[in-house]
Amino acid sequence: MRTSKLAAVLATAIFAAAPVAAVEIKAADVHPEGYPNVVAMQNLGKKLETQSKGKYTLKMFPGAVLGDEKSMIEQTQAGGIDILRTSLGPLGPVVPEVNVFNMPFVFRDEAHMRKVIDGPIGDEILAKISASSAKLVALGWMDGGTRNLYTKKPVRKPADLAGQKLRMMGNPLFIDTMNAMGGSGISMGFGELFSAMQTGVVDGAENNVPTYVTQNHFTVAKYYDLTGHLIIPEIFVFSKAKWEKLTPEDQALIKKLAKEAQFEQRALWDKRVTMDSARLKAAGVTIVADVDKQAFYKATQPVRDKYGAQFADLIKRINDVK
Ligand code: BDP
Repeated sequence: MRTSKLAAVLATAIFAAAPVAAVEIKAADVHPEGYPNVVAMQNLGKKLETQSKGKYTLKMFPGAVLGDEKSMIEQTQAGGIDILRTSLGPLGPVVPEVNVFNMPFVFRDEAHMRKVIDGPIGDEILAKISASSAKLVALGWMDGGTRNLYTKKPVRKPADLAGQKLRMMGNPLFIDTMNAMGGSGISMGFGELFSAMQTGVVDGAENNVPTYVTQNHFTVAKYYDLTGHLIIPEIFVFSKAKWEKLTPEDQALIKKLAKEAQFEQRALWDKRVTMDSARLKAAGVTIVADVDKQAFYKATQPVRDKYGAQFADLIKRINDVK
């Protein structure tokens, strides 16, 4: 065999044996390792790797290592992050259509919220995000439970919030909500909140049980006041620039796995809420259950009027979901 022919044969053999490098999907979340959303996304990645026969791997960047949520949304729009799990809260300023779910007391309870996101209205909002100029493809929902206030003294009615500064997510709608509830809303990144509460820059905040516990916020603000003012579903989105480079088959596979992730996260979420509620009890946190929710509902009517006017038909349809 002539040398050049031998070289060619060898090259072919080596080429055939060498595995094609997998495409790495970069995923991100503000929550740490072990949090339901993070676990569900990692499992989506594992399934994607198997079902694409190794074409894709998913690398998770948890715990806000890539920045706060606002910045991660921007990175996803720019294609620096491929898949992001985010609250709808900070997505509101980018895609105003999602604000319908960000309004105070828009859902009667969590069961109502789940029914809405699982049905045609949920699909419509996902489609609106994908069709908007935000350069994102909305893949599915995740559960964000119910957000309640946490404070250094008990809060039962709007007057109890007088003079108190409460951290809210970055969206003017939430500042209006807190101001209407009787306090003073301060917009601030999630990462700064613990020390802001410690030093008294803010007096408290609001979030669901798993976040309140995971971030150790309960060690500083020891009253968890069941206002239930926001039930905000969470979402996971893909960078449109990256999405458009995928084959239709791979897009369909990711969409299928996204649906599975939505329901897997929900089961993990329910377990986590039970576990973290027990932790709160054990830690001596006071759960303020005798909150005058009706008073907070009434106080926030102007917010629903201001932001809801453009969604009147949709809100009617949301109310009609039984
Ligand atoms: C948590 C959400 C997370 C938000 C955070 C916040 O899961 O996406 O970043 O609240 O309050 O419940 O900023």
